[in-house]
Amino acid sequence: MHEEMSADLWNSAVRVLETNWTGHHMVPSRRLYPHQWSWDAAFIAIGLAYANPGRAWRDLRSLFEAQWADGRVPHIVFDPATAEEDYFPGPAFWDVPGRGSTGIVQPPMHAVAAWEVYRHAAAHGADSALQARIELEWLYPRLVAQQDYLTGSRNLGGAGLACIVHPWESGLDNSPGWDAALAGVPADPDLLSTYRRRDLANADAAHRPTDLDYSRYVGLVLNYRAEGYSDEGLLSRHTFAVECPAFNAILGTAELALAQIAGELGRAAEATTHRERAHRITAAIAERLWDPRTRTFHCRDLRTDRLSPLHCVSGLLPLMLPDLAADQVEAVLGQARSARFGLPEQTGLPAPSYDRTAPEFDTLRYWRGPVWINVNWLLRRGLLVHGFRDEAEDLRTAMVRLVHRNGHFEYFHPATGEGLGAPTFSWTAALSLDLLA
Ligand code: 9YW
Repeated sequence: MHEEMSADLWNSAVRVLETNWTGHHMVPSRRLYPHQWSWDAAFIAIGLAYANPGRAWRDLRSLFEAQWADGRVPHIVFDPATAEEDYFPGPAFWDVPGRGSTGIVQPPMHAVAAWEVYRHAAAHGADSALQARIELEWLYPRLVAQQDYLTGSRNLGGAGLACIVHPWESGLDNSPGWDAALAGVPADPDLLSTYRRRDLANADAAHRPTDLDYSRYVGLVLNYRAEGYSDEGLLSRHTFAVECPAFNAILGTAELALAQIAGELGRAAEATTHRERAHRITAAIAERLWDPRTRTFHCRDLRTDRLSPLHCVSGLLPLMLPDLAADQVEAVLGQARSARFGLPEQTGLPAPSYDRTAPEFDTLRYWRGPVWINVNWLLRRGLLVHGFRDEAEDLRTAMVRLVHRNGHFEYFHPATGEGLGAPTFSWTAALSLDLLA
């Protein structure tokens, strides 16, 4: 990598993270997303580990201060200084007692993030190492409670995987992986006329989920909200319940990070338990989300007990799990290299969010085609876990080149690489720091 290019990219990434810091937490982007998002905070911490570990801890702390008593970590923590009209759906719509957050979750990337910040802390000096130890001690039981919620209350399928009850919980909002399951969710067009989509004031409608999607998203929240976001008997009274391979691959990876954290904190027996849990999650993913005909991982709709037939980038992410069987590893790698996802050796670009060869592939619409840095970062991690060093390095180079040429955008056009969505997006900047380090 060109030294000048690396320095440019490093400096611009640091500037983005400076701009998006509120003094208390990081926003994903100033205009489009004016609150704190859960899995964003984790990706952001991974980058801040190099530039400003104090802020990484502060950001994770402010997220976990909003953790619910049942262990769930909300997908958005609302900034009380931001007006209700600045984001839809805002705190009044979610109507959570205390109003500080939403009632749904996002993928549990935080244990991985905490471990990353911790293990880089000593490079910033003795005070930083000391602070890291204190923060890790504070976070550990909270991270465990987060996992317990997801594998307990959210084990709606009974096999030990976490079930998502809203597409927003996946972080891959309008992924085609949800299309079949969403078709069973009633869409009430009148519902939307009572609300105003703020996202359309700040972004191009052709990039965003459609109004039909939004009316279903809103209806699902209203249904979950009606019983105070209780998970008790949810499967029988909720119209969306899906096991996602990416969410669950992150869940398993989190157990492995917790094993490392527990080991560091001198809790050897707990470390063993976390490793066993990771093993069980891997086995459940391999059994329930693998389709032997397509030889890849898909989302399971718990309401119909069917796998989605579509190929989404989420299906590649179980590669992050070290215990994945060799034939499944090979098959996933085959998918990643194929015309569907074309690793950089074919296209020069990181993997798109959806199958390039599918009729629904959409170069602009959010999670239905564009390239996202966070999922490619996870895919690279999977390649490294299984020792595919050349592919991992090609993917790293492709990500760095893409962001350097186009800027720290939210997502990128999967054919031209043009930057799309928010132009100064925190996780793109933060993960660029990690990719350069
Ligand atoms: C929305 C903040 C969030 C991400 C999600 C992404 C998007 C919110 O932005 O959702 O209003 O569309 O899909 O993964 O956490 O960056």
